[in-house]
Amino acid sequence: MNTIRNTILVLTAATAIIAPALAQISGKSNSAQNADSSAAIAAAAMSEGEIKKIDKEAGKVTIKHGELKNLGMPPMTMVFRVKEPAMLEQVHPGEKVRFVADKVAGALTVMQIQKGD
Ligand SMILES: [Cu+2]
Repeated sequence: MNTIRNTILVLTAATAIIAPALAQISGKSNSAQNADSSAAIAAAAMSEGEIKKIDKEAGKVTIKHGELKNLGMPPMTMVFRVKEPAMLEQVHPGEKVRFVADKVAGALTVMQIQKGD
């Protein structure tokens, strides 16, 4: 009888450990509050811009951007590479966007992009 009880205890403990891990893997936050604050931090770190031109073959996008604080760059219109070609499917010329740019192997690259307000 003790063996059965021990087995149940072990299974219960395993579920308690595995369930939160699975929730993390699936990307579902167990706290809406956490999701809100991380979204706010992400929004603050993003720069504003407007898509001027997209070159899917070259994997490049021309953005008229505001100040890029992380790169110490003033507002201008310039060409960026994109981290993932799929990013160029998410936006279109004329659209306002929020994005994160960084230097990757010496090339200014859009790391993250989303439609602006
Ligand atoms: Cu620039």
